[in-house]
Amino acid sequence: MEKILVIGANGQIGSELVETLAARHGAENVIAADISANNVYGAAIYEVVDVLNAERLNAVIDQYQVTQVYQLAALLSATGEKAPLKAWELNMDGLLNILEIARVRKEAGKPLKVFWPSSIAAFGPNTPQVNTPQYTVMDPNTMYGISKLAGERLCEYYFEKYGVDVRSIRYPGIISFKSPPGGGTTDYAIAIFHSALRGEAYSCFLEAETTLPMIYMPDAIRATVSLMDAPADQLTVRSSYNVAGLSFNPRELAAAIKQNLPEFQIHYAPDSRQAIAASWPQSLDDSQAGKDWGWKAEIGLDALVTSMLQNIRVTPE
Ligand code: AKB
Repeated sequence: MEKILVIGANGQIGSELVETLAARHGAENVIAADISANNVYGAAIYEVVDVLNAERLNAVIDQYQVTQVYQLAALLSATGEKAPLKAWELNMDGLLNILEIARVRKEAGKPLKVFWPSSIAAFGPNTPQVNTPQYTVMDPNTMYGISKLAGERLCEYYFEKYGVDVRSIRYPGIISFKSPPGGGTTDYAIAIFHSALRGEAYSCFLEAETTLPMIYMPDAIRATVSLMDAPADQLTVRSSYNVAGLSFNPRELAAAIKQNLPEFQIHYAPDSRQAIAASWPQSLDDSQAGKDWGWKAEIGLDALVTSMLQNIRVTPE
């Protein structure tokens, strides 16, 4: 039986992953952990854990005899540019703490399977932008992206050198309605729905034609658990898998929203996040994930927009 620890459980992915894992494995087998004492999403088991505190992390893993860890605590791209050293510390040391614990536990015969999220931010301005290959030039120029690329190398290193069963996905921008937008460059595609449902025009911080790879949360969660369920010997990538959902730009997203809410208006006021978005891929080749563990996206733009408009709880600006 698996005992699963989700670190960063109050974040965008964590909040939905805990629910899915609890439905699959039983709520008593899923430990939600976050740095805040506030059990925001009402997880059955909740622990306050700072991923930078290795001792506390180890104690919680021991206490529950954890067999799988999802390390999701991170600063995203836009927030990371405001606090680059903090982004490096949290994103790198958090991962290293987990990998080290997994290494030691493996040596002690108590293996820990690890999931860690990478991102399209690990690519950079010299990466081919269309149908970006699994293996290609990677020259990220944000602290977040640099930490993701370094993290990917660490994942592969711990797998090759110590046999740690670590698995990772390069997430595109994830669109979801449960948690508020959290400091990412792709988060315009969440904020836009909040404005639309408040009946307000949306001022977009990216240019109209800035196409980015995105994925709707149910697809992102399905990808995550499929990768974690896959037999270890089928996995050929231990850095991080390209996973595609769909690609669109702000103009196309606004048009799809307008089909449902004809009054909706968008205008464009690009800021520093435009340069970040311009350095990222527009679409991804995820055929390796398809071959190795059967990945295939299911949710397209119309279904995404309809679902977001139905489910989003409007937040005050
Ligand atoms: C961000 O925009 O920073 C994230 C990401 C693409 O990793 N959503």
